[in-house]
Amino acid sequence: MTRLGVTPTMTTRIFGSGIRRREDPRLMTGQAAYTDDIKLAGMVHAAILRSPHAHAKINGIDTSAAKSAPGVLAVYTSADTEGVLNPIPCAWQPPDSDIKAVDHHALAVDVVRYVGDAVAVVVAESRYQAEDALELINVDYSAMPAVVNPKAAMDSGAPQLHGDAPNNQAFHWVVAGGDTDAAFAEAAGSQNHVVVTDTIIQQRLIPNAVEPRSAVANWQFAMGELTLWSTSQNPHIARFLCSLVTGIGEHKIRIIAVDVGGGFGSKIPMYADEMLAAFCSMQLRRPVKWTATRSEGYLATIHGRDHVEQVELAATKDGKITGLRAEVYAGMGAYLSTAGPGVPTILHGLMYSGPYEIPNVRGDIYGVFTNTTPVDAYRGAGRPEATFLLERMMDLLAAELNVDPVEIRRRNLIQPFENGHDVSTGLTYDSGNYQATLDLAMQHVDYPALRKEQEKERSEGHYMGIGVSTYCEICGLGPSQVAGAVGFGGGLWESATVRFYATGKVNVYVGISPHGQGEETTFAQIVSDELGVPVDDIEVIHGDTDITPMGWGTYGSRSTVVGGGALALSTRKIRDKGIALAAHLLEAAEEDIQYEDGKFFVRGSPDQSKTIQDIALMANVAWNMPEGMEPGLEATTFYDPPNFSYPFGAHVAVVSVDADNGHIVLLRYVAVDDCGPQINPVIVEGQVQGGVVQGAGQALWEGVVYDDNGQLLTGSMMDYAVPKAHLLPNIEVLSTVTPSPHNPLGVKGIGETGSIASTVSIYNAVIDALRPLGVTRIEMPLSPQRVWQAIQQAKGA
Ligand code: MCN
Repeated sequence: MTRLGVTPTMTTRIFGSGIRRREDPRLMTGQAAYTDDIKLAGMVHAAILRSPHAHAKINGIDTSAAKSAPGVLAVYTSADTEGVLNPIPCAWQPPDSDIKAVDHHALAVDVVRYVGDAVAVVVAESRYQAEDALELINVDYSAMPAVVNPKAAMDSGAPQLHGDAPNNQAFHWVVAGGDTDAAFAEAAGSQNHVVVTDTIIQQRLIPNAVEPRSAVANWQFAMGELTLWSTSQNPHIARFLCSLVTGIGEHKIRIIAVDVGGGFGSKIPMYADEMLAAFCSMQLRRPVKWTATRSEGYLATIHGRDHVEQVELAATKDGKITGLRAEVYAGMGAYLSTAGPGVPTILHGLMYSGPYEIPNVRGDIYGVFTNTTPVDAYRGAGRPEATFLLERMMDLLAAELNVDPVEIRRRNLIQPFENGHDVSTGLTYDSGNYQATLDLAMQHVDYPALRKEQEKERSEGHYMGIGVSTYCEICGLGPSQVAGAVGFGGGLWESATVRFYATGKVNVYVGISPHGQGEETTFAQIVSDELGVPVDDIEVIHGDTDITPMGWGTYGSRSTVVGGGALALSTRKIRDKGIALAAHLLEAAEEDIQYEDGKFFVRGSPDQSKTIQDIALMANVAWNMPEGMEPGLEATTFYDPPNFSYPFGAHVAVVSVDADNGHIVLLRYVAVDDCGPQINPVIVEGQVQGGVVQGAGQALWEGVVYDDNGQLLTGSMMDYAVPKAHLLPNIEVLSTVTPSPHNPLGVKGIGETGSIASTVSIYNAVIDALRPLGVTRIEMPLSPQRVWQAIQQAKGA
């Protein structure tokens, strides 16, 4: 079932071949068009006044000076938007969680709740004029106490953000399987069991896409139509939400996501800013552009992670896990972002069994309002946190029992399975061979030799550490029925149209909306492989709701599984029609027509054949069609997968730590991942590497810092440390191939695995390095200062 190897062998088939990304030439030569490149006749510019307070009452806003500033066309506050714009909805409300979906107005009404909350918007002839006029708006605030830590926010006496959310509790959601209380009671009363505990802080992160958010809104009043160019990962969802907020019919809204320079989840939500651009355009009947600066984005674009977790793991003394219990306080920020509540619940709690047999699991997840930027999906979204939690506890268990960390994992990994495996959280994994990825990783790094090297280094007074994580994750989001059942306010199917022209060239229209992942290449490979058309004859079109069929977006590593599934099925419809038309043209029975590599021929008579291009021509001109067959060669499929996909793998990090100054060097990183058959191994490798680097960022460098008053201290790239290339080793990417039985291509997602597995393997490596010094935990990011302090504390203890 599982094929092992260091990147799969290149094939002569285009599926599986590492052809170069077709989108790169335009991205690298400046030919790409981003939202901020859009220029329309008569276009004006919006700038948004943001609250400097984390929590304050607005006593009054004086806009008179700003209104008369040069070039200013209008200044709007909530007095203008109230009753015109509806609150921005939270579109993922987990069931049975007593969720408090508090109103989130595009412009703050009476109270501001985080530094960056939008208070007023200025529209002027130029961006400079709009920005200058912001300074002339006088807001009379009465500052109020703020709270930024999600656990502290639930303490009695904490400042309250919303009248209708007592104790700042946004929701309480429970995942439970087996009988966890009984498992822990048994462990407590038995000599043959151990319990390990930890408090884990998943620090808050800022997504850093290359392109900041931007919007251009054009209200065509005569038609009652709104066109919104927007840096969106999911233009069709944006259309849906825009309709709810503005009240314009969905059929009168066109969302266009031109080239989008990355998102990592941060361009999923509908934001106040985009809706304000639409509002201003409707008021002024002129096109309006708004583009965030980097530091504005740090305040007003969603953040990720932000958990405080208390975790217990029970196991027998021979290392078999019997139960896992977690209490999680997940910061939601000041309002519930579009998908925010789904992240620490469905995408996190349901993964508490990971790749292991854990019979008894319970997680109590509290979503908490704090006076901070709203939190939503950031690469991995919930699954890096779940993997961290499990893999940290595995290492603590190994240390407690004095068993090798790899061995402890082996004792608990789920055995290989090809078609469905139920875990205690209620999920059914599709297929997996977890041992195989761990074996390959161990073999590749020569684990016994690595441990020997570590011993030698230690004997010479050097602190080298080896960290391992084995993971599996839930992605390829569908099916829609499950989406509905878990409170997701939409579907999770995809659609794709394949359109052949008479000349044999092909346009592919897809609902997904890639923004860096490379589907213009891999989707062309799917079509080329299925239909034998050269890849250069295929163009993949996405990102415009007026042109492309419905799609639910590019996130949750779902585009290839679900969008690719729809596309594969469309190509197969084309092939079937081709067979019927070829049979007619070749005067043979359909059963006698064989199809291979773009050719239809009569079985046993290969010279009697038609190419797919011949068929495309004949179908399009329709001179000689079989009775009842429609003209044209085009197919659309709406595809809803029967299950999620569950990629998996094993990652190994090797670090050295300088105990004198706390400085960490990441010496080596090995990623073994299994995403099923790879359409393009070079793209897959790039995805893994990018994800690993982001995960390394969380372990070693990145972290949002708010002061106690809710001021963002890491408000620019000078203060927020994204990973830099020279700090990273070559990332060695290997893979195994275990097909998923649950989608037409057998593929699994790969876009997030790197960020899911890497943070904790690096963290585990650092703790492993410092074990001789007695260090057992350090808060992330593992800055030299923190590492040094932890060493001093351990020495003093
Ligand atoms: N692929 C493949 N074979 C497979 C699986 C995937 O060749 N078996 C290819 C795909 O066809 C695609 C790429 O790998 O070209 C990633 O595919 P997939 O795993 O389906 O993920 P999505 O396209 O749905 O992308 C979403 C995922 C997420 S959730 C985040 S966050 C993320 C990521 O992708 N954000 C990114 N990768 C990113 N890459 C870039 N450059 N920019 C981002 O913002």
